[in-house]
Amino acid sequence: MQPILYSFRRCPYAMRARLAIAVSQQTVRLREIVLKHKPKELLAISPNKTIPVLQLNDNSDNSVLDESLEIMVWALSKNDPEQWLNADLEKMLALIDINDYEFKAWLDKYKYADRYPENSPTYYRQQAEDFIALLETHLIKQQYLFSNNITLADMAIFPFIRQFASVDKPWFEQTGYNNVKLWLNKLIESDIFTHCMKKYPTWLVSGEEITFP
Ligand SMILES: N[C@@H](CCC(=O)N[C@@H](CS)C(=O)NCC(=O)O)C(=O)O
Repeated sequence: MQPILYSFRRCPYAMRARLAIAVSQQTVRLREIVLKHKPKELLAISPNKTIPVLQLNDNSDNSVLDESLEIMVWALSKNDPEQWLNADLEKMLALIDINDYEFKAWLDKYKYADRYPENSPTYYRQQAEDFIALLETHLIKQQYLFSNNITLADMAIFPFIRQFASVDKPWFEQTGYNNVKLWLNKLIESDIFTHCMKKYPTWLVSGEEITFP
């Protein structure tokens, strides 16, 4: 049986999982969910209770992968036609770690600054900006974060930078992070991302599993 991917279109962690599944051409049955109404089938297999979750359903392997990065690495280990793993894995994971555990927290506060009135939105933006400046130093040297080709790090990180940019687009556009802006636009406009952002009916409502990609 094909693996089942529990996904949520707008979740950046689910985006990175879908991107890796798409590039590696691993066929999954996608169940689009709503975060507020997680299906019992998902809650039964995932103590983490976060999205995305991949249920392997293999004869020899019934594992459940409930971390987006695990799903990416699983897919790319099966097939990596565009060589997303062709860079220093340790360095890529270190940068992704900063994204997931430092930048993401500031991004959430910047996005939802009204929920964190102890500081101003500008303060939260400035904290998050450290990471944008770090990405700019990578992108001055080459087109993508670790080489002139897309790697795991680009695809794991850009869905979060897309969110950051869209909080205040005019502000982001007037910043000096020119290489980040170019990089982000290229990735947002890429065919693979467009495909991964297609809208699907919610599985709980429609009962419809989508064959993805
Ligand atoms: N470390 C997890 C984080 C995933 C995550 O936090 N996903 C969010 C959605 S974007 C979620 O499911 N939050 C739980 C909720 O909102 O109920 C991963 O990389 O997969």
